Amino acid sequence: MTEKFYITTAIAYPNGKPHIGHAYELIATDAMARFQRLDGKDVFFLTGTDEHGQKMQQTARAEGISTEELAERNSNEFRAMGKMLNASNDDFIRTTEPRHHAASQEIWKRMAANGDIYKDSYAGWYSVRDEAYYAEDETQVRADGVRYGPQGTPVEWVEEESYFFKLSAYEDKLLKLYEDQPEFIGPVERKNEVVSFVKSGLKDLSISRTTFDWGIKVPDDPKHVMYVWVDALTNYITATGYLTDQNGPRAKYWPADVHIIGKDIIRFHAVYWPAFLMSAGLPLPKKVFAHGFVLNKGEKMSKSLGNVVDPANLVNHFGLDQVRYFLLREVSFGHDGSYSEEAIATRINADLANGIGNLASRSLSMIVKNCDAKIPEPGELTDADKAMLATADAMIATCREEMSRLAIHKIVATIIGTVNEADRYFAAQEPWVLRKTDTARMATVLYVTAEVVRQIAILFQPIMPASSAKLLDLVAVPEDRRSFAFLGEAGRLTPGTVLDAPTPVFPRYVAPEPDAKA
Ligand code: ME8
Repeated sequence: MTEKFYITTAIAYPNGKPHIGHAYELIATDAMARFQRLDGKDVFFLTGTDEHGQKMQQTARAEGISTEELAERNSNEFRAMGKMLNASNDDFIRTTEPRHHAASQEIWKRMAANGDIYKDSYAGWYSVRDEAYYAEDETQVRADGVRYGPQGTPVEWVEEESYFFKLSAYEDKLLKLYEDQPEFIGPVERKNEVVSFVKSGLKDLSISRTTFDWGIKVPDDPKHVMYVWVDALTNYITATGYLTDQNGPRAKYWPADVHIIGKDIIRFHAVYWPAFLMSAGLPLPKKVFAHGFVLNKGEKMSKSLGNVVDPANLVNHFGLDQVRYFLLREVSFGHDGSYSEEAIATRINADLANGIGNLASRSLSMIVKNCDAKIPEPGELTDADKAMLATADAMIATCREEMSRLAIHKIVATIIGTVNEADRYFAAQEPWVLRKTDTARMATVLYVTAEVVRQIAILFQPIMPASSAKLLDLVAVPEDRRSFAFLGEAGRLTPGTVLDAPTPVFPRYVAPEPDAKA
């Protein structure tokens, strides 16, 4: 039976248009989903929008439109961003959908049936921007007289009747989980943060609100709507149908293999979510992994700094696969990273145009000109040829290993390492000299180089899907021989295969003239 693999992004608040941080998360998760699909797994990849909560209602009011309208408009923007980024998600969930209301009420009922929900009243600090409750000692009053929470967002005093979840009862169970499953939280910095938060003592969590109504109604008490994070986290299970139809076609995907999220929401995913699931008697996800923040030239994006970049502008300017490549190569997955136009341009030219693009076009155009436009028959392999092929053949094992740790930047580095080695091999073998002195030897060098290009292109598919497909077209690899099963000896190029003259896949980036830009 094919191994299943279920991967999710966080679901974004559609209170505004998507920004580069959202694009980054979707691109990285898409690359992981594509990797596992190409590696033969039965993948379910989910993304979507988190449409309830006070922030949505307040934003809609400020814009003078209904909350439904705001949610619909911006949810469509997120969906469109997914298309623009070539995201391969299998579903797009909106938390306002009936299927999600049903699943959220079901999980609530199960937690209640387990005796973990009680009614009381809440009095404490709340950040609408984070949709989070904070203890007083997590907040501070700054010089401007405003009280802020730990993420630097303003908090307000909330006092109302509320249902509570007995989170305090899960302290030991959670600590045991982190110990028994050391890989449950990644990277290790986030794990340490979560463990010390839980060790410092957990208070019961307010899980319903009565002072506004934009949310999912609490079963049997419609005056209350669920705290937005209770419903938001449940999206991951809604989409599988596991809670409502155990025999449905997607129920088999639960539990998730990994939730990919940003570092600011690790507490919700690594503390609240497993506690809710334990309470409801449901299996836990295998892993929660928090990526870092993408900064604009080292600065946090904010509307007040005016440096919020629309991902569509970046893609229109540099090209989609170029942006995908840059973000996955430049940012160490799990840590913060920075981008600037200069850094993107440098990577495009060094790694793509001068790197794989140049290697493919030089070697393949030599084949077209000197070998009758057919993949040549290799002669006996020298040690240099064997070493080159061994490097290419070894990539998949390294990439799988890195993927098991979600070190996607290291996968990209491994592939680029092979590109660089192939460049050195090609330069050292001088096939353009062999063309006059030893055409049989030239044929072998060109065969080896084209074979390395084939493997590089196969492995680059999760990172740059469209450009890799073009590279694979150039070496005439049939569509059904592009999965990882064909890496190494299993898929070696067949001599005699006819090639078309190569067209450039990665043009050099040339910055527009300053006045053309204005
Ligand atoms: O947190 N760089 O939604 P959201 C990288 N609805 N990632 C970033 C980022 C940046 N500059 N800014 C935000 C929410 N993100 C909740 C999630 S999940 C059940 C509910 C990431 O729209 C952020 O860390 O504020 C999160 O993973 C995702 O974008 C959505 O953020």
